[in-house]
Amino acid sequence: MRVVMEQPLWKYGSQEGFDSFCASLTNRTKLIAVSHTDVDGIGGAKIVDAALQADAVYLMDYTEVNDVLVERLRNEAPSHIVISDLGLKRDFVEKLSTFARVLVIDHHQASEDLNAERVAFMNAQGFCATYLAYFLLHDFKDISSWEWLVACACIADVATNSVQGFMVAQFQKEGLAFSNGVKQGTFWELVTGINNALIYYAEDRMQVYRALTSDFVMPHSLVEPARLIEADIQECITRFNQGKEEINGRWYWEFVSQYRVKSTAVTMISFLNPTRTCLIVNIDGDVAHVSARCQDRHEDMNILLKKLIEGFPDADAGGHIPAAGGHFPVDRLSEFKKRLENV
Ligand SMILES: [Mn+2]
Repeated sequence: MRVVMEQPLWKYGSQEGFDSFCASLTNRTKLIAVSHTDVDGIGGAKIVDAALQADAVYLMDYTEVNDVLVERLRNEAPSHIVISDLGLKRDFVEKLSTFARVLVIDHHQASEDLNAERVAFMNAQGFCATYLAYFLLHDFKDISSWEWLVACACIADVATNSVQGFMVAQFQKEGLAFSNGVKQGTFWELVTGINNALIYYAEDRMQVYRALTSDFVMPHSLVEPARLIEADIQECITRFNQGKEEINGRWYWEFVSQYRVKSTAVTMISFLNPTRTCLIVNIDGDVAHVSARCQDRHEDMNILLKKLIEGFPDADAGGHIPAAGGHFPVDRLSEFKKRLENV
């Protein structure tokens, strides 16, 4: 059955650039898929892998998108690299393009066009990366058994508004009714379950990647890890509510935790408090990881975080208006908080 798909409005990239990348694929292609570490990230990698048969898959955090990764990829000697759900710098993509053809499929706000002779950069806003990958690649072969994961990524990234027809069709396929903002039922349980399993296996995310099949069900081996993380998230929310500071009208809290639950926890907190800007900092050794949320979009989290870390060494931040993340050296934390008072 052919599914209804809403057409993305590409901010950067063109069908010609994408087609040219695809035309260069042969049976001698060595293709590596690189993607982010959340539900949209793993979804993008699965779609690329299912459509184009990746020889290797890398699920990477932003702190890992650096020259070390460039060298790891170079050593694998791929002919093609497909990167999804990661907002990238020109410098990084240029380095990769010296030894492979590169396709980037992303939905983060990009400040510049990365398209070049050996780089196809497909960027659209308002869609998750998994949907964009599926939109581009679903004609290659029938990978429709993965559509439920595409729908999960749309839900996870709060990007269902622009793909209503697609969502309704996916829910119908499972005998369910789609209502916007759905936060219950089988799709939602899969979104939270996969998200939590990825947090549990942060040191070995391929465990989650390999466990996920195209069956519309939470893999048995991931159920208990996901439940443990869910308990950690609930505890984090309780501690946030007890320990948060109000700084310049925003809510701020910093903590240390074994698992990376901050971004899920602050997303849940922000949906309960949509008019409040919420920031949560997780201190991990000498790195501070920050997540910022503002669900009513009265301020731009992408811009706010970039201002807060401006000029810090080994620091980066980016994302979207309602949600952004970043990292910086922990010894800059007091400066970070001082700036938060004044920005
Ligand atoms: Mn995403």
